[in-house]
Amino acid sequence: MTLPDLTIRSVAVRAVDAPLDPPLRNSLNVIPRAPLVIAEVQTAEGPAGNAYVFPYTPAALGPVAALTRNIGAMLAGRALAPAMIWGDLHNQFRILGTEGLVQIALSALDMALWDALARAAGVPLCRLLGAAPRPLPVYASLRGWGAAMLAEEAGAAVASLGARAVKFKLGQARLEDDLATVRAVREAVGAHTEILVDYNQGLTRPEAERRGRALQDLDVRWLEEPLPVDDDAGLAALRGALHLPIQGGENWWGPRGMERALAAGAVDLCMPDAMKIGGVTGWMQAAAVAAARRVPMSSHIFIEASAQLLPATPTAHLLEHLDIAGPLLREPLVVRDGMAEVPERPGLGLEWDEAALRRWIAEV
Ligand code: SMN
Ligand code: MG
Repeated sequence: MTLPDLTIRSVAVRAVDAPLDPPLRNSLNVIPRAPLVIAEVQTAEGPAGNAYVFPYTPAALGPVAALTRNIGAMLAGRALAPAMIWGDLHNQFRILGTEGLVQIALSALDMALWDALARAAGVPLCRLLGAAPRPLPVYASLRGWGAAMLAEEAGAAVASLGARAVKFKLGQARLEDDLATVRAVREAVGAHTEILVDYNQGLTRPEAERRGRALQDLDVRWLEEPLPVDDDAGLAALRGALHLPIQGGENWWGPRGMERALAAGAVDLCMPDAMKIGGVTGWMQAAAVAAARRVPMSSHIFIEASAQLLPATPTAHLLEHLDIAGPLLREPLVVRDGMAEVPERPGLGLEWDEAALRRWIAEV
C-alpha cells in the first residue's frame, strides 16, 4: 500500500453547543454545556479528516471557530504533511503567541490533518504513529461534586465501565468534607478500586501540604493540580513533602510547557491534553519528553484522540474516561471491563451523528 501525495483543498469549521448530561462540577464552576469546534479538512484527491476541540465556554466558541477557520484557509493548496505544517504554523504565530485560543485552533487543525492522512492510508491513527490498537486501562472521571453525589456516581461508573480507578474533584471549604467525600467514595467502590483526586489548581501551598498529608493516609493514589499550574517551585516542594504522587499536565501549553514543568520537578505523573499540548504532533513531541524522563503519561478528556495516541506513547499510563462528545457520535468509544477498545476504524475514528449535530449546531 502506498500513501499518495495529497493536497489540502479546503478546511471547513462547524461549532456545536450541546448540553452536558450530567454537567461537570468542580469547586469553582458548573460546566453545563460542551461547546465544541469541529475542523474538517478536505483534500483535492478525496480523503477527508476531522477533529474537535472543546473551548470550555460558549464565550470562546465563536473566537475559536473563527481562528480555526482563518488559519485553516491559509492551508489551502499545501501538501497534507501535518508535522511540517505544525512547525510552519508555530513559526508563523510566534509573535502573536501560540498559547491560548491560537493553540486550540492549531491543535484542531493538526488533529484533523492527521485524521485525513490516516484515513487516506486506511488505518487507525495509532498505526500511522507506529503502534497498533490495544486495550487501554481507563479510569472513570466523575462529573459530580460532594460526598453523596460522588459516591453514587462512583459506584455506577465502576459497575458500568468495570473501571479499576476513579477520579473526582475535591476542594471543599473544610478538609474534613474532602476526607468525608473520599471515605464515601471508598465505601461505594470497595477496597480494590484506586482513588485519584483533582483540585483543579485550587489550593495554597500550606493547604496543599495539609490536605495532601491527610489524603495519603486514605490511600489516595494521585493528587492532581493541587496548586496553580505555573507554581513549579511550590509543586516541587510539595512533592518533597508528600509520598502521594503529584499529577498534572492538562493545562500545559505545547511540548515546551510540559518540558519546563518536568525540568522543574513539578510532577511525578503527567497527563497532557491533546488540545493544549498541540494536537497529535504536539502530543508525540510531549510523549518523547515523558519517555526520556521516564514519567508515566495519561491523557486528559479527548478520549477518541487519546485512545489513538496512548498506544504510541512509550510511558502510557491511564486513559481518562470522561466522554464529552459521545452523544454526538455514531460510534462512541467502548469501554469493557475497565479497558478502552481502540477502534480499527481509519483515522481518529470520529463519525459524527449528523442528526444529533444539527440539533446543537451553533451559528458563529
Ligand atoms: C477537567 C477539566 C476540564 C474539563 C473536564 C475535566 C478535569 C479533569 O480537570 O482532570 O478531568
Ligand atoms: Mg484535572
